[in-house]
Amino acid sequence: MSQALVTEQKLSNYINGEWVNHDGDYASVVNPANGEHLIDVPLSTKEDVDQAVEAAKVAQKEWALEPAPQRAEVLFRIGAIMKEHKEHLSQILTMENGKVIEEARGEVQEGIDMAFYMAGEGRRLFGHTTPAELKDKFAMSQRAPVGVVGIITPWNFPIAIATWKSFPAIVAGNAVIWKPATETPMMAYEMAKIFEEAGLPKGVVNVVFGKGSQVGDAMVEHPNIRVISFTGSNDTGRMIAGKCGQLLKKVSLEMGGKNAVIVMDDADLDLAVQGIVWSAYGTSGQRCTACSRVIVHEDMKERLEERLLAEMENITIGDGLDEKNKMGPIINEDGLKKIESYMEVGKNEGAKLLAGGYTLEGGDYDKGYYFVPTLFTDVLPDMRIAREEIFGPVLSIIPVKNLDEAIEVNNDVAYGLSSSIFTQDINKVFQAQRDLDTGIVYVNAGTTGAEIHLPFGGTKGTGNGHRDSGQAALDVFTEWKAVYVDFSGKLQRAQIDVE
Ligand code: UN1
Repeated sequence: MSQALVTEQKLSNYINGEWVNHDGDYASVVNPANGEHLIDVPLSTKEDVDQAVEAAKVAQKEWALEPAPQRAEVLFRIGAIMKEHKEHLSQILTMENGKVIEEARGEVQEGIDMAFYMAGEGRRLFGHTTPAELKDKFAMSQRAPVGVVGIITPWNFPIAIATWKSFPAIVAGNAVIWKPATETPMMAYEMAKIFEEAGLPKGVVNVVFGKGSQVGDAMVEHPNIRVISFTGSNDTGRMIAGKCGQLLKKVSLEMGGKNAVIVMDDADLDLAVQGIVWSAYGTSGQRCTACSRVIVHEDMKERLEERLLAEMENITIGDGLDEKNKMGPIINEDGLKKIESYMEVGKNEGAKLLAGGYTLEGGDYDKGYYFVPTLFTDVLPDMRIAREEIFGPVLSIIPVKNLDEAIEVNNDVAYGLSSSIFTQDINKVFQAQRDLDTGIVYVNAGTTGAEIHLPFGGTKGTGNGHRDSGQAALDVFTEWKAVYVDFSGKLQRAQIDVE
């Protein structure tokens, strides 16, 4: 059943509205649930990027001249087509990424929401009018497109994150070069087909498949790509930032988290357990927003552990296409090895393994990459398992004495994406939302589940001050232009001729 969804043997780049056959190396795309080969993905080169940028430059000039509400019309159509194909997209997403089908549907929905939300921006894209300091003079500031922009997207949310970046770029009048992750290229192929069907003019979005070391580098270094928006690992993000800094290129980075749920002694325990399990083990912990630390009031610790262990029993693991499964595989062998290596790290540091800690073996599990939900307790804030992003279903419990200590522990890591607090005390709620040093704060909910019309991103090692999605995303893909119109008919010198 699953294979029937894959209709091509080899993917092609999508450049200037054409499917361009790649005449070089390919990589195999594998279903992480069962090891089946799905399709081949081109490993493109600098020349392919050059070709895409040439097309994008020409297309962008025309596209920017279209009235924004007309550009938005295309986005409305893209949203409608995505909605029509939601199930098809979700199934392919599960096949190439591994996340369970229910979550795949959720991710596709996130993309649909983003299309309609950003389409609405086509009738806003607000600027400002501002009083001028001289008589008979008019002043305003407006958003202008940047030009050709580059987006580099990860495998863990291959469709949602691509929409967070490409849709604001499109509605603002830019053209896009998109490098999707090589693990999940089929989502990009499906999206390109949707762009075509929706009537997006050729060259406005171009998809170039390949590796960061080739395609990504070529994009970062290309003089005509004026913005790079990247979501992925911290190491890669820092490298990109370094290069972009040197080239004075605008760069927007989102690079993960070490997100914590704080459970106070007055928390609704049932709710907290549900929130933690969903945020820690959903998507097999492979979200930037995944909860990997629980900072718990010492009086609540034992009860929480008991309840968590019981709830974890209900997590059925297997192929995400099977509706009964709650947790799918890890993306690939490297991801799995990294998670496995942290088991030793945790034990050697003196943390107590309460549950899990191993890769599932035997039967169908041998064909994929399955790691069981894992729980460490008595974790100290300075242990590596409490500080480093593991990107898997591994949770550490850190006991604390009070809210001040909880906030301090939450903030004392290199990342600052998402955090959460479970409490029924309104005073604690307001203190926490002010003092938690993360870009996203939840109250009485887990650390995952950001909505697309709010800014997504974080502080410290999570990023560099920019945000994906929400209106804030427009700041990445536009320049502010200040315009002065002097209708006095005479030379008026600002700052000098002021009476
Ligand atoms: C990510 O893991 O990079 O807030 C994105 C969430 C989802 C998006 C996660 N809406 O968990």
